Amino acid sequence: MPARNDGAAADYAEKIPNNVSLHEDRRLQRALESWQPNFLNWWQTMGPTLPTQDVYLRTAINVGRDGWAQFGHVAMPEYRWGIFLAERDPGRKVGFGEHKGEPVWDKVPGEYRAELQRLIVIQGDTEPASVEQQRNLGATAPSLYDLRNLFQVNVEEGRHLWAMVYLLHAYFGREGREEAEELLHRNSGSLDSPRILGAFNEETPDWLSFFMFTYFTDRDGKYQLGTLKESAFDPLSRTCEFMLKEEAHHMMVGTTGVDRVVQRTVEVMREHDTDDVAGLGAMPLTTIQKYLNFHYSVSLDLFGGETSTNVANYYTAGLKGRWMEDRRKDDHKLTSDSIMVDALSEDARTGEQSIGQTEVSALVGLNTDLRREYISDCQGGVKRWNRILEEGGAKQRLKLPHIAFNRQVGAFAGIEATPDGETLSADEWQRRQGEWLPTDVDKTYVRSLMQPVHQRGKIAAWISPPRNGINGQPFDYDYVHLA
Ligand code: BYC
Repeated sequence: MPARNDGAAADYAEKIPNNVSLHEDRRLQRALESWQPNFLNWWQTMGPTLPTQDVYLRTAINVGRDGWAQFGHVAMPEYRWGIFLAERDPGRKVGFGEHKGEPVWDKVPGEYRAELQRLIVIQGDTEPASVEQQRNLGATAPSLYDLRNLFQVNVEEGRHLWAMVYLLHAYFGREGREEAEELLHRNSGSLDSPRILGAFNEETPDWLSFFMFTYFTDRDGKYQLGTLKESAFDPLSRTCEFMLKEEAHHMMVGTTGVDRVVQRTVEVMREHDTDDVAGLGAMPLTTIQKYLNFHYSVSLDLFGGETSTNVANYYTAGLKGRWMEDRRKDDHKLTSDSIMVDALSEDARTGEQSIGQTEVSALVGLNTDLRREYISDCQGGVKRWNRILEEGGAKQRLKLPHIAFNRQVGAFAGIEATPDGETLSADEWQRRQGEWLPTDVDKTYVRSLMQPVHQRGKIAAWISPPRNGINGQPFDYDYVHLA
């Protein structure tokens, strides 16, 4: 019999598909099996509302090189949410912080238990939150292709919740199990028990928001998972590595979703020789820019403060690394390095505040380091959308607003600034914010375009069809069978 590749073979036939040898740990298996009905109950009550018979979905089945997923029509409540960790590297060493060079950990060290649990809970909390935020979008999908992509994102966020719950159950005892329950009890936007991070309590009421969310907010997920993948706690690292595979599709949905909206807008602008496409069934560029401003700024908040002792401690302890840690050309300890971070400075004489930078120790500036990686990635989207505008003959361009614009967390939480970075008084902000953020009028117009197109091969007028279908299937494939 060939040697079993540690961790790589999946028990797909099990009640909870997994490659963590769940059957060898009856206690853990029972604990997860008792959480499973609560998860399913949450999915039924807080998950997608549009009734379907089945959906053409990708299901993770393995982690090896021979393909990790299979595609097929699945009734969503029967989706096989499984637990998959990337293959183990038996020689893996801690890559940064004070334990750099030591073997990675298979168990949670007592002294880091609270911090690790907190990171896993925060990560876990975002996953079901996004499903809750998107639950009503099926009713207004612009095509069956888009509907299928929405559900794909939703089931995979559900699986990412499973991934975090597995870690909580397997490594954090009773407290971990209690936290796993709480992940199903907090709800996006709830007044009594909201989701932990701000952006996950916002609404995703229309498809322009959905594409902006999957572009900007899912991209925060990519970067946070990228840093947790570096973790010295090996099960967390391997879990995040596997989640990142699924995350790539979510990025694609956002990037090409906005592409297609911009494409359609520029076509309508050209057809009618006007910039004013409101009333012509397309999304005005000014509205697209406002949605971009909103989703980008709330996503910047997700990186925490510009300076943070939490993040310094996480790094030093080896819990959370930097984006592409092994490509950084420094000592991976950072104890004597510094970084310039964005900050407010106050004129000693006049007391006037202005936006500037200040030098801090590299360790406390790590949230800024990650946010900057994220920002330069976001520029890539804007560049491609502007190329579409240019090729379509439009003179307008989209842009990312200034880092101080519309911030609720960090150095700029206490001030107001325009998208160009000029500071404003609170009164002026109140008066002018509708120039930069979606107003009720903008939202009402966007919603008026949200008429469902659930016929095979058809698409709504405000968005272009995609270039490619899913898994080699054509656009007019029967991606979803409605109930
Ligand atoms: N809203 O010291 P600071 C994803 C709190 S998305 C509300 O700067 P730290 C996904 C903070 O907790 C990725 N509160 O924070 C995407 C702290 O509270 P305490 C999710 C906030 O710890 C789409 C205080 O403010 N994963 O996967 O350095 C769909 C001071 O802040 C917020 C992670 O985030 C906020 N936005 O950094 C589906 C990774 N920000 O301790 C999924 C895990 C901060 O004073 N989390 N606060 O009570 C972390 O790494 C860090 O906790 C954070 C914050 C980056 C979030």
